[in-house]
Amino acid sequence: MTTSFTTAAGSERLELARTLGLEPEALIRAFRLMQTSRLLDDREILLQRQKRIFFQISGAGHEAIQVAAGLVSRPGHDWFYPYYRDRALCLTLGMRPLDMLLQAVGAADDPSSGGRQMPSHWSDPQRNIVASSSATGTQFVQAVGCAEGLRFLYPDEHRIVIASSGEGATSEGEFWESINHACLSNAPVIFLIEDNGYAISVPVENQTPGGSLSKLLGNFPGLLTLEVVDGNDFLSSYRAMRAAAAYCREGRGPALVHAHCTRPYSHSYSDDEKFYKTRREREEDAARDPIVQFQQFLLDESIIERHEIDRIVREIQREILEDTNRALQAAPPAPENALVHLYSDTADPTSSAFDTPADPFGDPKTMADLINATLKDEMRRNDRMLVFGEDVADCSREGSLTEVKGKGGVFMVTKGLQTEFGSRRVFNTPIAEASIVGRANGMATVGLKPVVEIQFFDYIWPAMMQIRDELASFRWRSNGKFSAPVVIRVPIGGYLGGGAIYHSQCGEVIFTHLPGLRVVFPSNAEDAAGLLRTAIRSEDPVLFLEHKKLYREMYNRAPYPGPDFMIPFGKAKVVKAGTSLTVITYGAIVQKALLAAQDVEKRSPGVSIEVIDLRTLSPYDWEAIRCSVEKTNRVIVAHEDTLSFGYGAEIVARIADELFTSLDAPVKRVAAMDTWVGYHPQLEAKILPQTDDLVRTMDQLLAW
Ligand SMILES: Cc1ncc(C[n+]2csc(CCOP(=O)(O)OP(=O)(O)O)c2C)c(N)n1
Ligand SMILES: [Mg+2]
Repeated sequence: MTTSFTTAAGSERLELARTLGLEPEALIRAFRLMQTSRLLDDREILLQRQKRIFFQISGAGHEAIQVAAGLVSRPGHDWFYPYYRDRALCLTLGMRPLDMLLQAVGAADDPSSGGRQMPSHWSDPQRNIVASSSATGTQFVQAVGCAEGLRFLYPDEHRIVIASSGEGATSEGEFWESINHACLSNAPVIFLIEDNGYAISVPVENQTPGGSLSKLLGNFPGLLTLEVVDGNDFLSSYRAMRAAAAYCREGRGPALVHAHCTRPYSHSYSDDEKFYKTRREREEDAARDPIVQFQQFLLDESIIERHEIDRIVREIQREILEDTNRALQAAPPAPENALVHLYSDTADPTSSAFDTPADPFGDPKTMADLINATLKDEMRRNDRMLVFGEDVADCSREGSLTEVKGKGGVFMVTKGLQTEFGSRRVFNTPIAEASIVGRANGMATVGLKPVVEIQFFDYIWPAMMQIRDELASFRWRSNGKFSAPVVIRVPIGGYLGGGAIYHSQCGEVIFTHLPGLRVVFPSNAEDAAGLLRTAIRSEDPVLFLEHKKLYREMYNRAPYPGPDFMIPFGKAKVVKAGTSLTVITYGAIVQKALLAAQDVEKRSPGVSIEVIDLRTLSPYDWEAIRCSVEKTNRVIVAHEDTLSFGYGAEIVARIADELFTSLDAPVKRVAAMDTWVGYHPQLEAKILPQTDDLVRTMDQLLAW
């Protein structure tokens, strides 16, 4: 059921304000905040016209609902995932106009991003305003994770999370995933939808069936659904926001506030709404202006005199002008800092701090076993570490565990984790990959250590936006103020026979292309244990790729190397030394390269082939490659992923660039054909690189 809040009639408004605890002073403060927001937008628009800033998007028409949202929340206690129109919300939470102007000019001292993000991409760690991206809708799943994280860490503090967007962004899948999950987990999130009737030029009836989001959402179990019929009316906005905050704070579940507001200034400075909005529509919107309405109410009720309003406006204008002058004089970001804050400044996973010796004990175990053992030891060590994903728990219905053995992942790599650490720390998720990564992001932002599983690499794509546009760029775009050190474990690869196109693909190169993300791909049990521990203890987001075929091989087993064994990132392993030819590879091809080398060496006396296992793909060990190529002067780069535009192309290009004079032969690549993996084993065998392909290429190169 949706509850609608309508605007109180003239005579009842003062009474309503009193009932809401809004004394004249609070009302005047709200007015000041709304005015500051609008006048700042006006100033920025002027600056854009003068070409002194490079982008402008305004919060005009949304000020009433945003100030209301800010006033019912507790800055520094609650958390916020605002969107680009939320200037008035952020001012209410305590951001200063100067902070905003510094972002508009792109100054080095822009506290939100150091000149890296467009204006209106708010971020303020002190006030728990989480750095936003430009992607519409991605913030919601993160907000749900954040709320779950806050409840985990501070169960008695009744913190809430406010996540907002326009009505257009609610068409994104992530919005629905987040509503779904917030209801499942009773997460204390207010979904604040500021509905101005348009998403750039697309009207709401083309975006939302029936034209009303709150009507659609009225039946989600646990979701308090409130509609503010006039979100430009401060009092009804405040009333709805107060009710929503109370509901979430009491732990009753999530709330949706659907506020109808206006957008008097076109979508952004680059848009002209006259192209698609009639004059009448524009006039009607103008007549509903939230600031004009609120000012009239204050005057009608003698809460303020006209001359006081004029004084307030003059005061704000003077302050904004002063701040503008300061911002215009601020230094720009130093270009030489372009790479700063891509990764953690405090924990370097390539350093010797992450190079700890093995202390092996017990019988040799498979890679699956050692990953499982490492996860368990890390969970014992760090009670903030959580594991979740599809089917990763032993049994969602805990009570059944007395009768059933438990699943623990489709490859049983997380088996026993839920049983040992409980369902608060190890749990199944809905089939919603964007949410798995997005929620992990929100949890990591507040200090948890999520180690999540994507069930198959082939299904990682719904999470791509969360990985690329959110997780990998988080630290950089917030200029080091925010980070989310999430580990994403992903079974990958083929050679199992019958896995076909949706259970066999590689594709790691798509992720090694992302700045800010570490990509790891172990080939054996011991490396998997050491690298996974490094991934978990590092402070960067890590994509940890586990080859399914290697999970239970006999040849790559090892005794458990102990609870503190770590292998640094970016350190390759020479798995076989040689002087005639180098094979640079990783994952399942390591063993194939060894077999191929054996074959070639048997037939060619005097030939010895060096095989290098990169182990981590980003960063990768250039020194190891360089040393080897300078020694052997012949090189093959081999991988299971497809050939063209592949991982090998990068390595080969760098060898051609930096080691040209060391080469006695062309650089060769061995990789999958440029197609999908087929179901029939014969098809798969042809498509994926085989030992024979390596043998052939080795012979060819040695004969050069
Ligand atoms: C994922 C994604 N797709 C498209 C865009 C481009 N874009 C930016 S704002 C916007 C419209 C958003 O409309 P709405 O959510 O109603 O917010 P409003 O601007 O009306 O306040 C679009 C399509 C984007 N930023 N992100
Ligand atoms: Mg809109």
